[in-house]
Amino acid sequence: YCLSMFPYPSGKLHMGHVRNYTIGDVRSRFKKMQGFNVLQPMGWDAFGMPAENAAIHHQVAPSKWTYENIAYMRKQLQSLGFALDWEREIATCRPEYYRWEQLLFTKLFEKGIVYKKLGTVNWDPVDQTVLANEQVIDGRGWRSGALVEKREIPMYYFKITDYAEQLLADLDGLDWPEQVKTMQRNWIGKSRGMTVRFQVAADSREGLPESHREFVQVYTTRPDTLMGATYVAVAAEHPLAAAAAEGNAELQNFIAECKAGSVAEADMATMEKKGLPTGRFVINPLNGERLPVWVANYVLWGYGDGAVMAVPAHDERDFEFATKYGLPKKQVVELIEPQPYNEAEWQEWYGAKENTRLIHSGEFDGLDFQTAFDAIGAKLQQSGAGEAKTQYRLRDWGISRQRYWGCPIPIVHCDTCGDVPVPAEQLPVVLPENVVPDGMGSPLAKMPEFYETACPKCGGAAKRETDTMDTFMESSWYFFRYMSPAFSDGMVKPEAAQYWGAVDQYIGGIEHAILHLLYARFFTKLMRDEGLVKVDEPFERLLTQGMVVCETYYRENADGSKDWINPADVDLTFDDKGRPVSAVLKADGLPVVIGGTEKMSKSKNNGVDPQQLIDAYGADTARLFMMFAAPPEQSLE
Ligand code: ANZ
Ligand code: ZN
Repeated sequence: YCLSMFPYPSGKLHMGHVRNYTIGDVRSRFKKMQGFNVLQPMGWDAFGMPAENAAIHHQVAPSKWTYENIAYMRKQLQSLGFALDWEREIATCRPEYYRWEQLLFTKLFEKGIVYKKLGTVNWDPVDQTVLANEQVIDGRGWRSGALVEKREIPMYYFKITDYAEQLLADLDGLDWPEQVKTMQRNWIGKSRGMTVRFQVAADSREGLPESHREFVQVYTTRPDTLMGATYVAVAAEHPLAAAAAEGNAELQNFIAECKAGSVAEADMATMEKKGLPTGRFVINPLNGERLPVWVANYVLWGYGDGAVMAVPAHDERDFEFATKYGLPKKQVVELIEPQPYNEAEWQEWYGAKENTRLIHSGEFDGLDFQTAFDAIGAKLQQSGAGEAKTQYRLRDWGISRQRYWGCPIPIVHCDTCGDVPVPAEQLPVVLPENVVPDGMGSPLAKMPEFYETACPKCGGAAKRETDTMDTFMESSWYFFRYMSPAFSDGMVKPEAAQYWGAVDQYIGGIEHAILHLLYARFFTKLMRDEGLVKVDEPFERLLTQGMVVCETYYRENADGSKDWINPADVDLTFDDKGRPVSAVLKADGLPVVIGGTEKMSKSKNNGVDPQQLIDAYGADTARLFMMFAAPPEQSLE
């Protein structure tokens, strides 16, 4: 089973596709010539935002746009002469496909693996949609460029965190590029640490809810540095922050400002640290010291306990914060070869955990990291002030999208029965296809003929969920669907699943190293636990082909947005060393900006149309060039 990542039907093939599918085809032919029965299928990752954007732009239904693109791109693929099994072609926007995804969803909803909760999400005010953290770049929406806001909305989540340990452990057995495995490990982000409870000082409890009256609980990977804590910092969403903000306008404003910011972790790490004191105090459980509690923007509400014990002498973020606000720094770890405390150079070794010993820590002085970790841990445990805890950075996967062109979430909201999954015999919940969205929120929410329904439980009037699923859902199991694409009794026919097992060789872009591959691995485990497949992992071997890159050109509009211009429409002038110095648009002879070499993409309009190559030189030449011009893993200009 040799599989290349299926394309999004964006309009026409680009060079990245040609490269991806040529590599897969070479591999398939090789295996075929060795006598194997080779499966090499093709299909379409057919739901997604571009279809909606095109729909708004051209006033044509996303379905029509999508099906026309599929027809055109299929012809292109066929003209390239790939040995694809077209009898197995699938398009994920077809009800015959997504009905099985809906069925799995309802089963997992009943099992509690899919659940609903209010989620703080990145809200793109222009695209009117929720963005995943990695779709937020420098605080802006990856597609629209709009400043992202935070919002609380009810969402459906997949409990991928239940599978964190398996997803981590099973990486070891995969024949994948080490780099991709490392990226997955970091994304899962296992950390071993402790929960530590700081008692709230008696004079600091006013207005605190019962649940947070006694203690501020923190998660730390460095309990050995507890004696060096000089303040405690809580997230803006923490109940202590809310209580302290009563009658404190400055703090209220600051909390509101924090809540509006991005929730992306990368941004958290790099943004300017800001905070305010709450006027409340807590007690260090180890030495009884009274520590001030601050609200700080670098503390995430969604990680650990939304609060940290701050150790400025040994943690970089705390150091920066303490320096800015004049908070004390107390060194409690030193290198065995002692070095004078030098604030300017502290980072080089103050976070160190090897060849170190504790100082200024009373009975724990002299201990190395692990011994101190265990000794302080034992002491905290004894007094009930803490316990060991393993924590993952991975969060549950929010799959709700407030968009039209996606798989409907098969839930009915009934005033009496609550959220009721649509029974199997009523599936699929079919997405109405001939709809032209206007760009303002989801059209489904404005279509009573879609959302008005009867409750499957009590028969009373009820409302269908109008959110659709993240399109990563469809690409999380398509490789199983290819095994029995017309099977009318479930996701995959058991005999076919048995015969093919897992994909032997998967080929695709490094840009999918984290999310797509992680979700596909997760889905495989979900399907295995549902008894649908026998394998633990979907892709035994992985080849991540390098990107196909090309120069970019653009003109900037008055509002700062950019119009990207295709290289084919540009005339260049070169200096005497052959480097491009200026570029003009062929059509009007006026200058355009040279934007640098980037991955060929629709959004940068820097694709070179493979059709030109095919028309001029033939498919074999195009394919040979793609294989010869750079090794498969490296980028190709
Ligand atoms: C005290 C300390 C001292 C820490 C020190 C580090 C170094 P990982 O390894 O990524 O899990 N932390 C805990 N909860 C947090 C939150 N909600 N928002 C921001 N930071 C948080 O990181 C664990 C460390 O991140 C914890 O260990 C805590 O700071 C911080 F020399 O505690 B540490
Ligand atoms: Zn009901």
